[in-house]
Amino acid sequence: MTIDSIGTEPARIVGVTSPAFSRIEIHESRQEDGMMRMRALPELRIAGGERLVLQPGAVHLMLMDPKASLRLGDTVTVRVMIDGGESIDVLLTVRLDPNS
Ligand SMILES: [Cu+2]
Repeated sequence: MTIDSIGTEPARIVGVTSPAFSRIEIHESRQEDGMMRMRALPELRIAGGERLVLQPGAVHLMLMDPKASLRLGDTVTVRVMIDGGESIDVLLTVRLDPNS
């Protein structure tokens, strides 16, 4: 997922939900002592005019506890909540991790 912050003010993503998952966290992967570790971030901040790419091995969404089994090609809606009360619904397609 690619998120562009349009304008001059920073955009803050304060939460992500989906009817298809019980819980979604914002995670960051990074190397620590030679091991890849993930940590949860309370929010994402994107400076005005900047682009953030969410992807495996970097900042990503961790979709946990699916409410039904998903197959390749299925689509799920994810709601990205922005500071100030706005939200954006994004349609995601289930696919294999290209890095694995
Ligand atoms: Cu994760």
